[in-house]
Amino acid sequence: MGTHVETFVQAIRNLGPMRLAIMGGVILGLLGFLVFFATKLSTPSLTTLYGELEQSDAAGIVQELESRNIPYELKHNGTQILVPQDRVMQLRLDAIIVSTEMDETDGLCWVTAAIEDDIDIPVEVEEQADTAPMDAATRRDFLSQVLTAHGLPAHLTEKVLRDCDLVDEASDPAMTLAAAIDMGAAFKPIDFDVQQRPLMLVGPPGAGKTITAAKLAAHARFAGKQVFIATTDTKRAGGIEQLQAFTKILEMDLVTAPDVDALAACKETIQAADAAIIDTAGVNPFDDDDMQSLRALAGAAGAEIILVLAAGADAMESADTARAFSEIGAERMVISRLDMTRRLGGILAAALAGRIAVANVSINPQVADGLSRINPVSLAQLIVPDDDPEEPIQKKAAQ
Ligand SMILES: Nc1nc2c(ncn2[C@@H]2O[C@H](COP(=O)(O)OP(=O)(O)OP(=O)(O)O)[C@@H](O)[C@H]2O)c(=O)[nH]1
Ligand SMILES: [Mg+2]
Repeated sequence: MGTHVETFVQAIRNLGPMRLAIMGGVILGLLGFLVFFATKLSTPSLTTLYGELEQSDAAGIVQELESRNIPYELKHNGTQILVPQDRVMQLRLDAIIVSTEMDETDGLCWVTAAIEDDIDIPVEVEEQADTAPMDAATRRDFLSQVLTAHGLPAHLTEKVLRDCDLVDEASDPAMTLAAAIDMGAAFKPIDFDVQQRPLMLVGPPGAGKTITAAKLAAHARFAGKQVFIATTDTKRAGGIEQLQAFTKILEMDLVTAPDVDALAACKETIQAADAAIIDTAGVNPFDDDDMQSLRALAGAAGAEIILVLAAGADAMESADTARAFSEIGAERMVISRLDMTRRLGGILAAALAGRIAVANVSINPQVADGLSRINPVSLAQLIVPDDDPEEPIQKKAAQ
């Protein structure tokens, strides 16, 4: 043993200082590479969640990320936020990130409901501690004007106002409306982690069913789920191709199931999938045959019927449509085209009188951007105007 050590030491000596230095360098280089590689493996690759943010919005988002224990990195003076690639889609879908900012000059508090850039409406609310709250009568009158301007019918406006009357007088109009919406409507977002039944997207022609199906499929796929996606819309020209264009990009097979039997034959495949989505052809909500054939399709697949309802339609029409779909078993709806809509009486009426819960909202036609969540507070913030409550609401709605 002793002789081995001596031979080794002698061999090292024979190498001379120059060779030893080179060998040392190589070993250090190798160690450095190993450390770099190990760090790379343990650090997920980051990608931009949001860029060009206001500092205050960035602070709100950072707070949200920290509370959820999500690693992040800030760039460009904190105005760009990067998060792990595999969390981006979910975070964007969840993005009702609320930031608040005090305006020193008028003591008001600006709340940003960041559903997405397009409808990132800053809502002015009174800072309760510093300013006198609106008295109940003024608040009632203000909200009455707001709801009427959004096209909510008189009887529903009256119902909402009665619920508002139950809310603490100190609450500002948006929060009061949020509380009333919470009393009259239900909100149940789609969550593939708990979703057992396949989702069958139904609705009037052009409502946004196919885009919603593609958004849901993309979301599930990005979350690493095994997705089953089918369409029963096989008769309309381009019905299959439209969805196929998305499923190809997502590297999924699109199943075509023209009738009840074809869909029933898919039951095993559906059960084996983590997420199952079925797109359907547009129907007339007031045509009994159309509606019964949808009910039969949903029954064959054991699916949950999800209504896709475009925002912006006449309020009573929207409520009637929602009710018609609730009669064939729909319990939730996705509201599409919220980005194209300024008067929200339609979706409010459907939520309040349609006997159907709001699942999610779609605020752009881009499949990769997915669906967003909405809740009573963010809906109320979209409804209540963001500037001087003294200004007649009709004037603003007409702009
Ligand atoms: N701006 C905007 N456009 C949307 C949204 N959702 C859907 N669209 C657009 O609305 C149009 C109709 O969407 P589809 O998904 O094809 O509607 P559909 O209900 O499947 O239509 P049919 O199958 O013909 O009944 C398309 O041009 C979509 O890009 C949205 O949230 N915002
Ligand atoms: Mg379609």
